[in-house]
Amino acid sequence: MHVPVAIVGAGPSGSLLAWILRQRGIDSIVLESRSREYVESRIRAGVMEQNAVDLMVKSGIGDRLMKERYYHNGVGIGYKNEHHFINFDELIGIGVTVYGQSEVTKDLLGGLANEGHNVLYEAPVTAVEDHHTNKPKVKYTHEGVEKELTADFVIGCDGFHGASRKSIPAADIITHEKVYPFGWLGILCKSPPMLDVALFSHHPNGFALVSMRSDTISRLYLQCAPDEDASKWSDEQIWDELDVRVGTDDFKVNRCEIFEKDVAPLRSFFSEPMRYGNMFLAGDASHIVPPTGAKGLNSAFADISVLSAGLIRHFKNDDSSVLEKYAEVALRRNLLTQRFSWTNTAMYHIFPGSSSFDRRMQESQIETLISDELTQTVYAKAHTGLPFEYWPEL
Ligand code: RFL
Ligand code: PHB
Repeated sequence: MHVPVAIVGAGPSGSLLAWILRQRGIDSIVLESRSREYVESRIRAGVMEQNAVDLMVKSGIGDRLMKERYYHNGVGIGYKNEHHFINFDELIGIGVTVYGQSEVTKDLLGGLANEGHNVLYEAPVTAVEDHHTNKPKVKYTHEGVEKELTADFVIGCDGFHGASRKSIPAADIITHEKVYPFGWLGILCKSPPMLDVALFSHHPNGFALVSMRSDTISRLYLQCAPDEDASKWSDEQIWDELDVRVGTDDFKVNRCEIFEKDVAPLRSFFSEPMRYGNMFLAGDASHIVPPTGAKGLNSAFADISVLSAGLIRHFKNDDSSVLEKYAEVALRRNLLTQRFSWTNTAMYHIFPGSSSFDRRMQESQIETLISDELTQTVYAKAHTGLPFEYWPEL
């Protein structure tokens, strides 16, 4: 089989790319190692930048998103057991959207299924070969049978542990990594939003985040050890620790039923180049950020905006100029996003073994952020998102 575009992975990056290309009549196949139900129930991200929202709306898959999302005009910052509010809307005229990643993938995979698009689930890709030919090869397994196909372009959207990036010989790829000495213990619980906006809290015991998913479900996180066993935390311990880190004289967390506990280690990673022959990498396959900046899914969408614009021009206008620029444009934006995610993580978290000097510097940074309008404006711009340099013609 030969297809114009073979997409590895049906997470947010792969499903959005398949969806956009389909809207312009460009054929693709998506190969996904897990089941549709598994992909749709991955909890992960909650915050979308306005550009990411606009991309879904412009590509015709944003109706439910616009109906069900929460629009937040800013964020809260918890410090010394007081809450401070930074109003992005007032500072720069733009806010952020809260809409779960599981809802994003449900919309996209549901849309693809409704149109009968070729998404092969439980079809793990084992290798990508012949990158530098005009027929790169994808080897995969489906229903116990080893298969292969060729494509004009292979797009690696298979996340951090996927096969695409690993198919690049070590001599041809540079990787950069920072592993943090902590993780996030995340919970989902049966509560309406506990606050009007998401609250990021710096506390001597560690970082904590109060967020939300819907009118009936809240999402909260506690900084923990990177290898923490979530099941060792009783519900009561979690609520007690959250109250220590985010409580104020007037605010206590809503101690409700917890129905999910998970631990995510924190990591910054990126690889270059983002193109190898006729294989392109997008999203977590090429870069990972710690979730403190809420940038992972948004960076993935930024990559797909440029890549889909490039592929559409290539196939529809015989113009490869944007595709040729993809690796450079996507990496440039990603470096800025990496820097925001890293500095934000460093500002809010307690690093094991940090000195009193380190901690006073963190406090000074937070005090500047909650009091200085110029600092808040820079923060607002980074939080709400950098521009997407190219948009697909839809
Ligand atoms: P994904 O989501 O990892 O999807 C990759 C897909 O590829 C499949 N796959 C393969 N398929 C075929 N063959 C193989 N060999 C394969 N190997 C893997 C996988 O099964 C999967 O379906 O990557 P993608 O699409 O690039 O999307 C990236 C986002 O998922 C990620 O960046 C975000 O979740 C990060 N993130 C957040 N991002 C935001 O923009 N805003 C947030 O608020 C936010 N919060 C978060 C987050 C991530 C978190 N965790 C758990 C890491 C909060 C958390 C706690
Ligand atoms: C979430 O709601 O899951 C969430 C919010 C903000 C972040 C990360 C995750 O920075």
